[in-house]
Amino acid sequence: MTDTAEALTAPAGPAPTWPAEFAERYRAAGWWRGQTFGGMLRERAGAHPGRVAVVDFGGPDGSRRTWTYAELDRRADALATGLAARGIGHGDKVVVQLPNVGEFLEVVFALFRLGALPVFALPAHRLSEISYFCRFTGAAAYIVPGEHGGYDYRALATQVLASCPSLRHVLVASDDAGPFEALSEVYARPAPRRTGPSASDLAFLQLSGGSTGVPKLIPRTHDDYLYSLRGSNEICAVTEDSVYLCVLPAAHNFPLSSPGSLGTLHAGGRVVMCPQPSPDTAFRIIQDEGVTLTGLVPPLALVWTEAAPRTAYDLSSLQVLLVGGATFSEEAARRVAPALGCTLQQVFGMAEGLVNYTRLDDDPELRVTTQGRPISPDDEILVVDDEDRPVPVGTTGHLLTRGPYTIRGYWNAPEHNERAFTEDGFYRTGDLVRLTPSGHLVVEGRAKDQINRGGEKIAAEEVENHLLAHASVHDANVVAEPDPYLGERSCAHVILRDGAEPVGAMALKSFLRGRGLAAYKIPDRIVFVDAFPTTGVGKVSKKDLRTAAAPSA
Ligand code: OOB
Repeated sequence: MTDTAEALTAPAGPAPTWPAEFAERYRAAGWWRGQTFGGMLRERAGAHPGRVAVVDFGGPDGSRRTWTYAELDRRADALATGLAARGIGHGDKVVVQLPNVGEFLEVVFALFRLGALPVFALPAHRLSEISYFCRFTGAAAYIVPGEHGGYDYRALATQVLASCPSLRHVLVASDDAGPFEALSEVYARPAPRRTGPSASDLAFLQLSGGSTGVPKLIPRTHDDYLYSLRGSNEICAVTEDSVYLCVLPAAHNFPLSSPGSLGTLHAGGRVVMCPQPSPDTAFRIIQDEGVTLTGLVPPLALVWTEAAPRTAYDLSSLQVLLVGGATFSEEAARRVAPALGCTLQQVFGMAEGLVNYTRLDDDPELRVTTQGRPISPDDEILVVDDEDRPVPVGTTGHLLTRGPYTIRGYWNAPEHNERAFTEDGFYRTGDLVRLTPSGHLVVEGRAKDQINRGGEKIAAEEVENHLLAHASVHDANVVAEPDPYLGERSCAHVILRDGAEPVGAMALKSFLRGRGLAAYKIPDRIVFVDAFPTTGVGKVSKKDLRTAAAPSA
């Protein structure tokens, strides 16, 4: 048995890890340095106690609040102590569903210090997703805002609690915690802790965009994630003078680590939490806070590019705009720098690991026509055909990757891991790419059964399963169709059951909402058909369905 095969079946825990020879190599190269997130914050707080680490607009009536490094460090400790007093400790899972507020970082660092694992949910997730995360991870606690974006998370928590026996605590980041405990009650006088996690331990579980019936969880370690932050900071020139505006949902891998809020804190810079992404709000904050960099998905980058030339706000502090998460057209990419007066940096990353950036000193053409190259010299990139044979440079193929911050397997998913990873540990990204002679990657498409709705990933199978639960639905297939703003939107093709109660598109959509599915996963369009197109061997041809879904005009 090879090292890799051993690693994939290792009984050490539910997460396959790097074989020893790779771990040794990554340590020897200096990528893994034995640092933990808790240690990192302590170090920064020691070096710059009085510098402002975090700014948000989560005070009464959206008022501004700030945290110095010393305050963030102390409050994370105080929260860790209070959580420990409630029995939350090393290895416990805590589903964190917080919007862009300072408490998000306090909670995350408190859990890091305890060695408890945040499970990063998005504010858009609803009962279906959250109860799955809680049940699948056996979560001990669930942390929510009170109300956010007009939605009451306390009501959601009541439903989640009823279906998740492992949940011992629901904590609400609001003065009005309803039937639950307010997070603000948990902070306690910091007590010395005898043990903490080690750098090779898991730090958190991140969510995969996925292409399967249920979302997959991505186990990331302190060592590997901290390396991706240091690498990102170097490539994006993040220093203690940087001011990062966190516009996208804070828990997503892109705004978390590319270089994101955690990268910025690692550099000793300042993180500004943006309450909402509209140019009106964000441009004012860029001006008032002297924001130097931020990251956006393509649809938002388009909106900002259009709004910038007409704005009265001064955007001159903005040096770098990162754009990634979904395909950004070359034409749109060309418009960014002139409109916003900053450098465009494309980023093609994935929560499973690999992140590619165009470099600030790349040839300007490469910056608009490619999605960058990997962070690490130890990121291994293979572009292969359908039989896993390497294709020549310049030819489109499947992207496989392996490296010092790319996982070797999803958490507790041995069967799926057999398909999603090669025998020697390469992750099958499901992306179709082409390598340029300069070593840059161009994303040409996708082989995975997923819809990328402006950066929000939808696993077709997950939505299909929900549709199939309707008594009148005989079969369903969900595919992407082009959308001028989002890039892609979702279209469900549905065959109704013979003789069943007729049901319309509106009713099916509200059925899906009623099942507690996040709004972005509800199909944008539902079409009723008598049969699906099939391939030569009789399988449903999603390729033909996609063409069928394309608007005829
Ligand atoms: C980021 O992470 P995820 O995990 O939500 O999604 C990863 C997938 C990739 O496999 C690819 O299909 C797509 O999103 N993607 C892009 C892209 N960046 C990501 N497709 C085309 N062009 C791009 N520039 O989306 C993510 C994680 C870290 C940094 C940035 C994005």
